[in-house]
Amino acid sequence: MKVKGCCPLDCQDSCAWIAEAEDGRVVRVTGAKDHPITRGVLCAKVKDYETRVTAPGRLLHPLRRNGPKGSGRFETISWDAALGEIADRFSAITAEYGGESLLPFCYLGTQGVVQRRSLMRIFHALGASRPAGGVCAVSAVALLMEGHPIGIDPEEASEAGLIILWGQNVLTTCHHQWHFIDAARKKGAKVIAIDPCATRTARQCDVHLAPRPGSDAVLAASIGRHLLETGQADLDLARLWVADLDAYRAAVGPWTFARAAEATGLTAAEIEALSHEFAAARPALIRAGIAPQQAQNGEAFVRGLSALAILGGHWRHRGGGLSILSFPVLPDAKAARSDLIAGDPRTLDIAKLGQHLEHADPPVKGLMVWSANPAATQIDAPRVRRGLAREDLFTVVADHFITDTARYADIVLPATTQFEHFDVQGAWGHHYVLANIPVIQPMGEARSSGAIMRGLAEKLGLTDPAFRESDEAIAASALPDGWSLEALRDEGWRKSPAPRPAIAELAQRLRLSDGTIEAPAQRDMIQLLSPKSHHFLNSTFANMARHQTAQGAPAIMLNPADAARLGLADGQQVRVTSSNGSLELTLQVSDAVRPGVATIEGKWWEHDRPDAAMNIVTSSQWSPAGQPAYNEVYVHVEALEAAPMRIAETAAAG
Ligand SMILES: Nc1nc2c(c(=O)[nH]1)N[C@H]1C(S)=C(S)[C@@H](COP(=O)(O)OP(=O)(O)OC[C@H]3O[C@@H](n4cnc5c(=O)[nH]c(N)nc54)[C@H](O)[C@@H]3O)O[C@H]1N2
Ligand SMILES: Nc1nc2c(c(=O)[nH]1)N[C@H]1C(S)=C(S)[C@@H](COP(=O)(O)OP(=O)(O)OC[C@H]3O[C@@H](n4cnc5c(=O)[nH]c(N)nc54)[C@H](O)[C@@H]3O)O[C@H]1N2
Ligand SMILES: [Mo]
Repeated sequence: MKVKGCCPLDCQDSCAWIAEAEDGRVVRVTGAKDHPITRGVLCAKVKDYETRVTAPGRLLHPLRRNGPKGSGRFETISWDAALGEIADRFSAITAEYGGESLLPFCYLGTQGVVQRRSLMRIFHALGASRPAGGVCAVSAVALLMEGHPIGIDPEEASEAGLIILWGQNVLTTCHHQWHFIDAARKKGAKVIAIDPCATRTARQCDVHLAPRPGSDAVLAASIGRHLLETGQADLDLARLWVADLDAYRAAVGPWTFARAAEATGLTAAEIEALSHEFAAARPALIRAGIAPQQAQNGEAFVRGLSALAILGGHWRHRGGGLSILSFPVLPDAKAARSDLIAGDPRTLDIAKLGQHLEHADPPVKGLMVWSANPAATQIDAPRVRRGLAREDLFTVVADHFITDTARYADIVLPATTQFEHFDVQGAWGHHYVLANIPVIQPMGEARSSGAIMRGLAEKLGLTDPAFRESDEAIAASALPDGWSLEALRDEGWRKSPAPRPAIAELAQRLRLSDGTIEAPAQRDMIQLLSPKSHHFLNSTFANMARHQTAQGAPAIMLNPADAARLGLADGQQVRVTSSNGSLELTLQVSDAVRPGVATIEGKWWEHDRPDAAMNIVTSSQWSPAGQPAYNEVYVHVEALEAAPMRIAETAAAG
């Protein structure tokens, strides 16, 4: 049997796939040939997604903790017992501390509307704290909320005359987008990468500029200054769209090519050449990634780029502009049924889970996590784990495996995978809405979020018809007006394009400036970045044998000049210490990272690889809009042999 489905994972490409089952087992999954983005190819992570269904450790039954928190000791229980206990505990917590003492926590582990949104109906009815914010692209979303256009239809990219990949590793994180970049190139477009690392993408570009991390706002300011100074800025468009051109002019004023060169580590000639190309291109497209936002000045990065796309006049032309997030029009939040909200509960920023577990008032006493692994992926993860270890916290986790987070749960619920449930989803890198049809029955006793919601509602005595809706009805409730679920099911996907911004006067004009544009501080320490790994998706797949082998042993990459200065050699074991914690990994010496910068790829699980779990060394810092500053990590790197233990061993051996 072959059915149409889609990849649910958190990625720009949201592929359409064909899943194939024989005798109740998924035997193959392949990219849909006729989907305009997928074009028949799945990525290195997902091409054998069927192996995840039966992988060792796959959760098949509800579990109850029977050891200390975090010990990972569980016993199998029935669904009836699991749901009964959750209902009793949630009810008791609500009675004693109020509904706000419950916190639902869900992120983009799956993008499916049913898997993500349906459980929110329960929490809304209980008056639970409302989760707000996010951990990814928060800066871009903040600018979007101000009205800045930050997405184009990627299929238009083939019409661009210049494409700047500004902190985006397309060939690793969203390789289907490369098709449109390549199409533009075949028509004569130049492709420029701006990335402190010579990624597999940067190496394929015509030009690679490697600035210091966090200096992008300065680089953008220097280009903006050039546009204004040389009379090449599109002042007609600025008159229609911009509120503060004078303030912007003042803010970029100091950033001559020479000064920007000093701040960014590029040469003045490189910045000048980039500025000329950007001004001349008809049009230029800036595709910007997520990592440059993961800093305390995340919004300054996005604002600086938006200013360039506008003042360069690039929004006037198809294929031009700024693209960070591209969504289809899909009102998927409707499926969460905010009309069920009891009272006016507080909102809690989900990027600060550790802080909330520590000192929210009223306290968080009941937590449910699904579609996320915050104990591995939140900034300052040890703080999150300390919170999860609280004896007075009742935690429920629904997932496919005992993740770092599930390890701390009181009750673990087995979730279905995309092969086992129905769902509908949007995307954040293109304009298609996709449907997913199950190809096998749920494995073991696994249940979809919709089924968990219905079961829990019954135990809680919630009677609104919203709690009896089928997964299909929940999905249908999120579709745009006039769409039929049946038609979408049959078609597999449908384009729901967001229009290009009109070149007309904006009611709410845009702010291009937010005060002075500052260069990142010069430091003696190494700045540690954690770019996306080719074979994991955040922490998803970090437990899969094939993916681990493909990814290779955890390593920290350092430039030869830094390694020489620190007296370190390729292949050596090193200790990496930040203000927050330390890791021990293999050193890889490579000029693929610029001097002063190190990288660790892969969000390894703390339980499996306490020596390499990146968020042990990140610390609690955010941008003004709340973007976790995952990249503001400054470390010492030293040879592990110098550690006291090893010296003692060597002495004993000698
Ligand atoms: N294979 C794979 N694909 C993924 C994911 C994954 O984990 N693995 N994750 C998915 C998710 S959740 C996301 S958000 C996207 C992210 O997709 P991308 O935005 O492409 O990925 P990032 O690793 O966040 O950052 C891209 C590049 O920015 C560079 N960079 C870091 N700091 C700076 C800076 O200050 N300035 C500049 N100019 N560049 C900088 C990094 O070296 C990196 O090469 O990918 C999605 N796709
Ligand atoms: N240091 C550092 N930390 C980072 C980043 C970084 O660059 N550096 N990147 C950040 C970014 S951009 C992001 S987006 C976040 C991602 O952080 P998370 O959202 O925590 O992402 P994942 O680690 O992929 O975990 C997703 C979980 O969802 C589960 N899941 C998948 N499908 C389903 C389903 O259908 N039902 C249920 N119940 N569960 C499901 C998966 O098994 C997995 O355990 O991490 C952030 N953390
Ligand atoms: Mo992300």
